[in-house]
Amino acid sequence: MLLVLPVLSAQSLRFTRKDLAKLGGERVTGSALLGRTLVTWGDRLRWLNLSEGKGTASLARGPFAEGGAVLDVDGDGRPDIVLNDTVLNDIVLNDDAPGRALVWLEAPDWKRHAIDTAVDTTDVLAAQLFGRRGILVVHRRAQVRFYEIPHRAADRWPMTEIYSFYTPSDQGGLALADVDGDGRPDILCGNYWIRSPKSFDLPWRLFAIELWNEEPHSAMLRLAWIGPRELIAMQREMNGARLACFVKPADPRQLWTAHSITEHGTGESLALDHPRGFDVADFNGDGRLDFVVGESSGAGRLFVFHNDGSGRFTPQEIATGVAAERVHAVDWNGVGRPGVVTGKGTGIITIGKGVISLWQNGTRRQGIPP
Ligand SMILES: [Ca+2]
Ligand SMILES: [Ca+2]
Ligand SMILES: [Ca+2]
Repeated sequence: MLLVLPVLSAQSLRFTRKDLAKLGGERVTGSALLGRTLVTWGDRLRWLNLSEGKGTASLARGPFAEGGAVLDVDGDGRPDIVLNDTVLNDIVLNDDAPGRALVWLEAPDWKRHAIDTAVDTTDVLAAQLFGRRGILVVHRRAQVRFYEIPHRAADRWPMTEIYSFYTPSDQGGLALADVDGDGRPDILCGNYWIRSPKSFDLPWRLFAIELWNEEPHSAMLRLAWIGPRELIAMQREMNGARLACFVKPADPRQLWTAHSITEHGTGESLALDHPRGFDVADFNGDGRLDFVVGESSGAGRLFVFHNDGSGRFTPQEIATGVAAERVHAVDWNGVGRPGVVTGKGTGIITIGKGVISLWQNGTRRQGIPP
């Protein structure tokens, strides 16, 4: 895993940039990709048809915080959206419910329904636990909660506390993976994985993956389980952000082995400045998952990290001055399945400096994926 090759042989990709939409002074805090439709939120909710380059500003005004998720809440076949509203807006709330409201907006008119009040989250993930559909939320960067969709979708959602962290560091980033292989999805959040119990009403158990806790934001991460034993973790709210591949040990309750991606064996290191943008895809079609990173500060660089299959990830700088707050891998040829983008035609969407751009991968596929 730690073999350092003197010459990096990663295939270089070529991307061409096309600006799709200007945002003006509008602030975007979060986004999601639904096929060829990009959903953004911040000052307001906005939909952009990537194929036509046409945007629709919804009537739903925020401001909305970073955390959000797209899922069909009421099961009518149309994707709805869960957001963390920073003001109470037009929904009727109890007098004792100050602060932010977790709401879902019902397609197609985006009528708001309260999920819960006094919620503060930058991480929301659609999840199904024990057959129950709902969302995972990291409340106040310290508590993992599960909200279950109620029988009557307009009701408040029952909440289950999964785990509360009593650490000085904030914890951020959410992912689901069956870490211990018992068939039940476990939760990855910040420095930890949280083991699913045998039934919904039993307690979840916490195990540390790593101990990134030197600063308050050390464990505000982007996480991606690229499997079968590998987890990518990146600090998203720091300069000189760490980026590493963690390999699950035989006993996953022990600390995991870290392989730094930003520290090279040659002594060089790549100092990423607030890399908030992150997404996973197979950009060169070799069957191995690569990932894209966008710095929101500093030089505002956009990188693709190539997975060479032996635990090494080699960065390729695609551009500078992008300053992406958000990045998404997009399957431009429509051949991938949702969540994992594969092969030829894969592009990147960036949102930064008031512009939404598409970076089209013009590289011819080399080799034959398995
Ligand atoms: Ca729906
Ligand atoms: Ca499990
Ligand atoms: Ca690849």
